[in-house]
Amino acid sequence: MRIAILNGPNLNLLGTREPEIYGRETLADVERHLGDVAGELGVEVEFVQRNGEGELVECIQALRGRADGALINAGAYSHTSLAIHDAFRAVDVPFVEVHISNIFAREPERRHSTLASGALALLSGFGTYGYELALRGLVAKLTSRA
Ligand code: CA2
Repeated sequence: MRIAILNGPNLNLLGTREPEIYGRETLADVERHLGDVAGELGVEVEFVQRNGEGELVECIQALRGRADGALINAGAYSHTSLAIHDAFRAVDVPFVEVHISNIFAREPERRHSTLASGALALLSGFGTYGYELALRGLVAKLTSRA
């Protein structure tokens, strides 16, 4: 089983600023840990981080036939992007939406997701540990264990 782990704009800056919201781990730390979890689960993972909405759409389109599922933290595009929503519909790849912070406890403009209605599940507020929880949950879903 192959899972794509996609991160959107500014998530390449994780661990460098706003640690009170996003923690102290860098994206490289998160990806290294997810690689270990994937090994434990017996799945393959691939990692993508893009700052542009169109670049993310292209990465999602490229998942068709290659990935069995995806995790995405689309950053600020999570609140606005019909294009990313549509791309997942087009490729028909099941995905879990992940947020490090609890978006529902933040500014009003962050309390809505354009992606959530197409997602298998949404995890928000567990810090970077949410990626691990989401990976475990997605694999369990895809193997009919959840
Ligand atoms: O909580 C999340 O994971 C977010 O998706 C993170 C996005 C934000 O726009 C969403 O509303 C919620 C922002 C990611 C920016 O990450 C930074 C990390 C360190 C320093 C600066 C930005």
